[in-house]
Amino acid sequence: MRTSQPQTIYLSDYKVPAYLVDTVDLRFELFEDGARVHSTLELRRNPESDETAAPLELDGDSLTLESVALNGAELAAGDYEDRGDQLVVRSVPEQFTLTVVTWIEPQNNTRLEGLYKSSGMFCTQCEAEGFRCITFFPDRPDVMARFRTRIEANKDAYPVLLSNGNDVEKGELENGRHFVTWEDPFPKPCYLFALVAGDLVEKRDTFSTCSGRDIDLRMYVEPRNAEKCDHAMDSLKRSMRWDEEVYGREYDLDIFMIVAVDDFNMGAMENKGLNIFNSSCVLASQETATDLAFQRIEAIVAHEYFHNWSGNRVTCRDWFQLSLKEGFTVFRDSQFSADMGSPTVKRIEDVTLLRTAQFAEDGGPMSHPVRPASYMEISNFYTLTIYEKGAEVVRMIHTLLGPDMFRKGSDLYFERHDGQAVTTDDFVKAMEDASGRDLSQFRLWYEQAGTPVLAISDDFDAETGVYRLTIEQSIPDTPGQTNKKPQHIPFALGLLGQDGQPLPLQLESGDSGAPTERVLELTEAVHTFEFHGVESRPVPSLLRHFSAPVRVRYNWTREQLLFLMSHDPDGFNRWDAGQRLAVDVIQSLVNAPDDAEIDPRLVEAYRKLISDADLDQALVAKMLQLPSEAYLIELTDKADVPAIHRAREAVLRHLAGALKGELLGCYQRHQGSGPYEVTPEAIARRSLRNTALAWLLMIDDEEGRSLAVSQLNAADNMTDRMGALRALVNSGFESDRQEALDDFYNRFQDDPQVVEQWFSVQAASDQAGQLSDIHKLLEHPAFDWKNPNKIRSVVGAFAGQNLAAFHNPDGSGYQFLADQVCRLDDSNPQIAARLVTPLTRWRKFAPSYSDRMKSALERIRDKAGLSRDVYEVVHKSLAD
Ligand code: 7MF
Ligand code: ZN
Repeated sequence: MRTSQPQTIYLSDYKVPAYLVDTVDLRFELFEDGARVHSTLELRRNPESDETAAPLELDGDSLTLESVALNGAELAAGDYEDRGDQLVVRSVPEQFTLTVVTWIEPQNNTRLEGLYKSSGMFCTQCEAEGFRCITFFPDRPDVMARFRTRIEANKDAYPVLLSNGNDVEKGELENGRHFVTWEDPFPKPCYLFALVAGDLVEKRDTFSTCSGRDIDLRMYVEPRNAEKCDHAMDSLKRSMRWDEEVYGREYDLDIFMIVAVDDFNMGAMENKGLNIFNSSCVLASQETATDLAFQRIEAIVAHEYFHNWSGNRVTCRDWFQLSLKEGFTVFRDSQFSADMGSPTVKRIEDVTLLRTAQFAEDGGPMSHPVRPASYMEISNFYTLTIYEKGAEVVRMIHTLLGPDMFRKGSDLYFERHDGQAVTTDDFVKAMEDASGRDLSQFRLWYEQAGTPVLAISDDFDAETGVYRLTIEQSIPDTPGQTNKKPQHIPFALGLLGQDGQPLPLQLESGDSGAPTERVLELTEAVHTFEFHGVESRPVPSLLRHFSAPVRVRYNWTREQLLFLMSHDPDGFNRWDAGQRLAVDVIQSLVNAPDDAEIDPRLVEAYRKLISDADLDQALVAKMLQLPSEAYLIELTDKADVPAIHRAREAVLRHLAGALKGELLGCYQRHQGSGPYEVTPEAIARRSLRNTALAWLLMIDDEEGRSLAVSQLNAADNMTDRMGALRALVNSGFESDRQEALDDFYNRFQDDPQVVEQWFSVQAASDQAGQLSDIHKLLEHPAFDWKNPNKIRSVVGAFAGQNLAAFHNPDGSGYQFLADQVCRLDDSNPQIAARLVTPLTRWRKFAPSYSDRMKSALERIRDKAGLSRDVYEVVHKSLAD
């Protein structure tokens, strides 16, 4: 626990390490009352460091030091200093062996950083700074060493003993114990270290690489999960093939292992050769996982696998460079998902997350650049900006260079930096060197925080046939950054003629072979582009595919949006036009009288969408999703959440009432037959049906109710079962709701991943998730304060998705969240700090709300012994 005010770490203070570690030899003695860790390091002074007389300083956290030896001789108490968070040895030779023995208590580790226990098994999480909770070590990613790990434990309780690399030795020990030794031939930073010990079943498969090597693929799960591994294993094989085909990257060890763990702070972790996953991000079966979960699992398995190159073979010099591996890897996994399904749908999903959550982060008190300049607690910087905006930045490089040059740049990057710990700048440099393009202005995307705004205006001169588009960029101030420079923005666009046909984009007159889509490059604060040979005022299709993570301001008329919704050849922009239209209609109803008219053109547009079987049904499924409350809030200056909630619901109810026949038709038409499949077509079909059902129950339609009840009872898969349950839970049919919830729980109570879904469908519901209901969920026997997934599925879902209840005008939602954050701060500060997020947005809301949010934050601030994690978030949120 913290005793003094947390320090800020600055990128500008970076220094190369004073000592390097060549090899690490670890021996773990695992017991029920703790673990003894023997660590032997081969160390030498770093020739590149100018600190020639520096003492040896090793990081540590919550360790009990038992002994220290230098070159085999035990050090006396005066020869070293144990400062708790550091072990300092003042005088050491040029090159030496240091042996440190520490005692730790994994069974009492509730922070889930370092070595801890989850459902009886030992497991680790070391990124970013968890290794220091295992032993004293230079815990920074630019210290890369070869690891050898021997694990000793009771054989009955822990028959499976795993670590990174290859198993090189195993044997029996006294007292029913055994050991296995693992050796990882690739030097790696300690954040990639992993250990697992437990009673797990093994699922095996093989993968034959492009060079003909056979890789042993192994999944380790608790016996009850043995039948939930197939999807992850298949996803892994697809990822391995894809990385060979698209990036020319082959797997490098002989074994690749995946372990599922129930208690995990994050989604998953790319430890070398031994990826560890949150159970909810890897286990799936038709009966227990929704389509969304299947898709998420495929993406996360791919993400972790892709880290083997973008992260492990080439890693980060320091944690300010986190987006080097995360932005690139998210870009890679999104390309992969696009290739496995519909690229347009994948783009819509990514942009929805970016515009809803990353834009909100970038406009709030925790706003930071893709490459931050400072931090207090690095775990607070695993953010949407690092991941999602970081991926957008890589995507823009891909757009500017084109796929072939981008691949050349990626090859050069991996070749040049294999085995190194490098910076985002090294990445950009490789892209520049391979392509010959100058990306110096582009680098501002890494340095400047804030979402650029593009203010766009246009005019058309019928006489000359010139259409003129003026684009002005500006970047809002963010904490610590003002007066920003213009950025290099790839801006894809097209123009549509009045008949809906794409027009050739003639930047000079007479350019008859001009393309119908271009990527303009914005570099100045203001640009004016002229398009020639235009016969009548065109409708612009702006920022196609969302070619840059920016806000577009343009005064679309509803006519233009309706036109784009049905004519834009870019599927993404067709969807976007629908979203903008719906936003406009909903916004015009906020604070309007109850009987205000809802634009009939919106109803007709949706009618067409629902009924037209020729359209791409996956795109239709996305277009039918109204903009979320979170997105509507993000677009609003001083949001009145209950008013936004009411306006959105009014539109939904109006649409459902007017389109009832079409919805019933859609539901029947997409019935589907034959076995369950997770294909894009089948997913779209289920999504459309379940949307239709949800809408019908929004108006308490009797026919909808009976369809939902029979779907719930007849479903052979979780997507349809959950679709029906959610529709009932969000309806006014109170007795059906309770019965459905009880039946569902009785059926699935032994499956934690399903119970998590059961919790969150209630916590996120404005019908079933009022504060009194939330308190009951927290008292439920299946709820567990030590399990991050359970906390997220109740507390996180309430504060993040049940916005009307969370923003109760009396402030009770805010006080509730403050209570839970304070309670979690001691046991799991990482989770506590993440839960605070909704409160940090207090400036977005109308004064009566923001005042109450602020006072909830102040209460957290005043808690005694606040963790560094929560301290940073709360203090930055309250600063002016
Ligand atoms: C897909 O990035 C996208 C993002 C850190 C933990 C996984 O591989 C990771 C780890 C956090 C937040 C999001 C993700 C991860 C982490 C993640 C997972 C899958 N290196 Br924190
Ligand atoms: Zn990652």
